[in-house]
Amino acid sequence: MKLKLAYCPTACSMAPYILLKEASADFETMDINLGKGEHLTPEYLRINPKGKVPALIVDGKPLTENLAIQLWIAQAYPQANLMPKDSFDYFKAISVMSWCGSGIHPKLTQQARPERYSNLPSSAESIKSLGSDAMFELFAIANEMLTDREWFFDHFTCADAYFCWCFKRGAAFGRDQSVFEHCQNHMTRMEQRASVKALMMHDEEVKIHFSQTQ
Ligand SMILES: N[C@@H](CCC(=O)N[C@@H](CS)C(=O)NCC(=O)O)C(=O)O
Repeated sequence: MKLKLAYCPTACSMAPYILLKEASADFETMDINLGKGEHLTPEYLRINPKGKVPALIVDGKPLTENLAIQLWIAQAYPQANLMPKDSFDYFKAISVMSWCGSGIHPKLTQQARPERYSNLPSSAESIKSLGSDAMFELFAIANEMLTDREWFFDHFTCADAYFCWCFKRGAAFGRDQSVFEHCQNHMTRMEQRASVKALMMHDEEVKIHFSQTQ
């Protein structure tokens, strides 16, 4: 099986990257520079007409949407145990993942791309600040979920990888997230995993490559 992950540094393609590493999958990345608009080229739009990363290309066939990609990885590599075994927890994990994608992620985009939310002059700061407040409300919920827990479920799952990206991306907007002690501890545990160490190395390498090809 040939796997290629459409990937951009700091973007949400980090989550499937972590999971592919957790699964010891043999894969390569197709590095897409969002800053240069490479997600909008005709070649990339043939892979994902929505013009987003991630996309996972499986034997030439593209799969899009983070939730679907992560569940595909979990199913393709059962030995990696990337979803809860208990059937109700399985659906609860999908619930957390879906919330990362449709609840938290839009609040991150609101801060990163305020111009997409209003074309009124001087509105950007207010849009970003509302996004940040909403993100904090969501992180407070996650903090509650992670109280006295190592992972969202009884072992590391896709939900941990997806939330880790959300919390990491949130931190990049500069507001002090240390109030979310359990999320912070979760992040520390994530950073100790070989998959996340490999991700951070790859992310840096791609950033350097992008800066050299500007
Ligand atoms: N619904 C998509 C959203 C993916 C998404 O928004 N990806 C961002 C990076 S984090 C992206 O490609 N943005 C490019 C753009 O919107 O121009 C998913 O869950 O995979």
